Amino acid sequence: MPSGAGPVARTGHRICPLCESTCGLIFELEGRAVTRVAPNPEDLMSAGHSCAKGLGLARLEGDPDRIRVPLLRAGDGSFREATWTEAFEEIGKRLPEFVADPGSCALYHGNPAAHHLDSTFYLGELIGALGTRNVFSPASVDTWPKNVAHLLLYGSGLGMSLPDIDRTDYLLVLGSNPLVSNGSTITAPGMDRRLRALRERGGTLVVVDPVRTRTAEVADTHVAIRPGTDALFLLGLLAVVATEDLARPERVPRVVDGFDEVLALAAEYSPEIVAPVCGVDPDLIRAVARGFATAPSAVAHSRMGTCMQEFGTLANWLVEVLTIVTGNVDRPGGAMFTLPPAGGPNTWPVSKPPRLTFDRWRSRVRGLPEALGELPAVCLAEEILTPGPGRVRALITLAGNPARSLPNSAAVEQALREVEFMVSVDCYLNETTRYADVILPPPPLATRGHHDVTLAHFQVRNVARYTPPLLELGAGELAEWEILLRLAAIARGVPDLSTERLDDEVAAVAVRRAAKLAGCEPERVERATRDRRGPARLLDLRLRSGPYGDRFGEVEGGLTLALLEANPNGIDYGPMRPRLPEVLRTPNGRIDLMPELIVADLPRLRASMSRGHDGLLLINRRQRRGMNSWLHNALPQPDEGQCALLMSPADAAESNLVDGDRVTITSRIAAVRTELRIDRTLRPGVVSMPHGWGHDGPGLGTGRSAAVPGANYNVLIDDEQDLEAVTASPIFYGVPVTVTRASEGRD
Ligand SMILES: Nc1nc2c(c(=O)[nH]1)N[C@H]1C(S)=C(S)[C@@H](COP(=O)(O)OP(=O)(O)OC[C@H]3O[C@@H](n4cnc5c(=O)[nH]c(N)nc54)[C@H](O)[C@@H]3O)O[C@H]1N2
Ligand SMILES: Nc1nc2c(c(=O)[nH]1)N[C@H]1C(S)=C(S)[C@@H](COP(=O)(O)OP(=O)(O)OC[C@H]3O[C@@H](n4cnc5c(=O)[nH]c(N)nc54)[C@H](O)[C@@H]3O)O[C@H]1N2
Ligand code: SF4
Ligand SMILES: [Mo]
Repeated sequence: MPSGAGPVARTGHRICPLCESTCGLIFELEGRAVTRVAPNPEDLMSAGHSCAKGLGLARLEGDPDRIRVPLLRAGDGSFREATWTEAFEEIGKRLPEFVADPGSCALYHGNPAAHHLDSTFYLGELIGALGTRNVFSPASVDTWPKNVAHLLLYGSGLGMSLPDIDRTDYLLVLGSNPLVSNGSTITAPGMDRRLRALRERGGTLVVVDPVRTRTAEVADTHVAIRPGTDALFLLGLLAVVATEDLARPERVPRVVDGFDEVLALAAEYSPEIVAPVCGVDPDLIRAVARGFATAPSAVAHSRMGTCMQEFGTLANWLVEVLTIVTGNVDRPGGAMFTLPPAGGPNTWPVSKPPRLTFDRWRSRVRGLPEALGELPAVCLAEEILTPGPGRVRALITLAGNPARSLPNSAAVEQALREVEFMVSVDCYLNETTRYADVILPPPPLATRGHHDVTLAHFQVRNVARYTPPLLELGAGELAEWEILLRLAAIARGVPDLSTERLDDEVAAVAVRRAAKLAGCEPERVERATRDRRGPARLLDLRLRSGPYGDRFGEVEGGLTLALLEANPNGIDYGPMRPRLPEVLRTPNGRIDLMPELIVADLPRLRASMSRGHDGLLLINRRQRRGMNSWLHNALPQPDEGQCALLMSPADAAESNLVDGDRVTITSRIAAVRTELRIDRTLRPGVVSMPHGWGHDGPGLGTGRSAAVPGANYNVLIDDEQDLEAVTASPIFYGVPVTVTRASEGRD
C-alpha cells in the first residue's frame, strides 16, 4: 500500500475491461473509491500479467474530468448538469420523430462496448427498437478483412481460428505488435512470457512488420516488409510450399476443398517475383516458407497491420490458407478453435438455411456492403451529410469517439455538427460527445460485473471467469444496461414501461433460447435463473446452456454463474481441442480455400505489382499508455516526442530534415503538423505516427489532454477513394504522404 494511504477497506477481483488480454486484477477500495489496482497472480488466464493501463484504472476511475451526471445542451450551446429524469424526458421529446422515419437514427458503438456485459447483452434491444440498419462500429475500421476472410472460410466471422501459441513450434506474426498492444483477436495475457516460452522450448518466432517493433526485437527473424504487401509475401511463401512439395495433404482435414487449386494459383508468385514488391530478400521468403512448412507445428497470426491496408481480406485469407495447406489447422500447436464458455456463433446450431452474414444489404449513398449486421463506418459521415430519402438525421453514440477513430475526421466532425439530434453514452466530454444534445454517463467500473463474452472467442485456453460487481450503484448512478433499456423504451414508444418489465422481456427471450440450447423445459430454466436480474441473469443463462453448462441442473458440476462467483480466479477447462468439422458454419459445412469473393480481388493485387515505389508511406503505432483516443487525459503520457513522426535516418537525410524539426505531413486529402524524430527501427520509405490524438477544438471537457493535444492521424485518411476492395475498410497503413519542414512561425 502506498505510504500515507488510509487503511484498505477491502479488495476484490476485477477483470480488466480495457484490452483483449482481459487480465485478472485486484481492486483495493476505500469507500466507493478505487485506491489501488494490482495484478492478480492467481488468475488462471493472466497469471499476474497486467500493464500500465490496467494498473492505471484507479486513476481513470477517479479522473476529475469524467462525466458523472447526465449533461444537457443548454440554449447557449454549453452543457448543463441534469437529472436522469430530465435527460430521458428530453430524449423522449426528440428521439421518436427519428424512429418514425425508419433508418434515420444511426447508432455507433465503440471499442469499450465490445467488452462490457451491458452492451453485449442489451445493445441489440436498442438497435431493434430504433429499427435501423445504420449501425456502425470500429469493427469495420479494425477487423473486417479478417472477419470476412474467416466468415467465407469457416462460416463465422467471430469464432476465428486462433494460434495455439502455448504449444506451437513456429509462430509467424504479421502486422501485430503484441508486446505493446497485448494482442488482438487473440486473448493471451502475458505475451512476453508466452513468446519467451516459445523460444525456450526451441520454437521459432518470425515477425513481419515494416518496423523493428518490440515484438520484432524478440523474434528470431524480423521481415521488414513494405506496407501493404503481405498478400504477396504470403503468396510467395505458398509458392515455395507448392513448388518444393512442402504441403501436407495427409494432415489437411477432409472437409477442405480447393487444396490443389490454391496451390496452383500460388505457384505463379515465386519469391523472386514478389520479393522486389515486398522489399524483402527472396532467400528470406524461402527460408520462412521452409521453416514454417517443416516445423512439427506452425501457425500464422495476422492483425491490424494486415487488416487496415490495401489488400486486407486477401492477406487474411492467405494466412489461413498457409496454415491449412501445411497441415496445421485444428491441431495442437497450429490454428485451433476455442470453445467459449458462454457459447456463440460457432457453438450454436446452424441456422437453416445457413446464410453468410455479409452483403445482405448496402449503404444508401455509396452502396457499400453490410458485414456482420453493420455497415462500414466510413459511410457514417456521408449518410448524415448527403440529403435525400433515408438520410441519417439523428445519432446515438455508445462508448465511441468516431471524431478521432474514423478516417477523414473533418468530414466526421462536420457530420456530427449537422446531425439534428445526438445522444452519447460516454464518460468524457470529448471530440465526439461535444456535439451531443444529451450525454449519459456509465457508472463506475466497480459497480459492474465482468465476463468477456466476445473475447472468450479469442482465448487461447478454455478458461471461464467472472468478476462480480464490487459496489452497489451509488446515488445518481444508473447501470449502463438500464440506460440502454430506457433508450430502447423511448424508441419503442413505451417510455413509462419499468426497467424491470423491460429486462424481464429480454430475459424471457433468452430463457426460451437457453432452454432450446440446453434441451430442457423453459419453466425449469426460468426457475433456475429467476433470482438474478440484468446482465448477471443473461450471463447465467448463456453459461448454463453453453458448452460447459450445467443445463439448469441436469449436469452435476456443470458451469453456472454461481460456480464462477465461487471461483473468482476462474475455472480451467484445459487447452484448445480439435473442433472440426463441428465448428464450421459455412452453407455446405466445408472449408472452401478458394472463396469466389476473395479470389476475385487477385487481379487488383496483380496490378499493384507494377507500381513504382517512390515516396513515403505512413503507418501507425500504438503506445503503451494509450487506448485508442481515450486514456490520454487520465494517465500521464510520456511527453517527449509523444506524437512525433518517426522517420528513418536515410529518409531524413534525403529530405534534408533533422531530429526535432517541425514537419508538415501531407496526404491526398489533408495536412497535419508535428515534430520529427529520427528512428532506426523503421524501414526506409516508411514513416510512423500514433493515432487517437488531436485533442483540439472548442468545447472539450478533457483539460489535461487538451493541453497536449497532439496531431490527429485521421484527418489524413481518406474515407472515399482508398478503401479495401472487399470490405470497404479504410486504409490506415501504407498511406502515401509527403513530409516537409513546416515554415517558421506558422503553427
Ligand atoms: N497500448 C495499447 N494497446 C492497445 C491499443 C492501444 O491503442 N494502445 N488498442 C487496442 C486495439 S483497439 C487493437 S485493435 C489492438 C491492435 O493490436 P495489434 O494488432 O497488435 O496492432 P498494433 O500494435 O497497431 O500493431 C500493428 C503493427 O502492424 C505494423 N504494420 C503497419 N503496416 C503494416 C503492413 O502493411 N504489413 C505488416 N505486416 N505490418 C504492418 C505496424 O508497424 C504495427 O507494428 O491493440 C489493442 N491494444
Ligand atoms: N489511424 C487509426 N485509426 C484507428 C486505429 C488505428 O490503429 N489507426 N484503430 C482503430 C481501432 S482498432 C479501434 S478499435 C477504434 C476505436 O474507436 P472508438 O471506439 O470509436 O474510440 P475509442 O478511442 O476507443 O473511444 C472509446 C470511447 O468510449 C468511452 N468509454 C470508455 N469506457 C466506457 C464505458 O464503460 N461506457 C461508455 N458508454 N463509454 C465508455 C471513452 O470515453 C471514449 O469516448 O479506432 C480505430 N481507429
Ligand atoms: S494488458 Fe490489457 S487487459 Fe491487461 S491490464 Fe493491460 S489493458 Fe488491462
Ligand atoms: Mo481495435
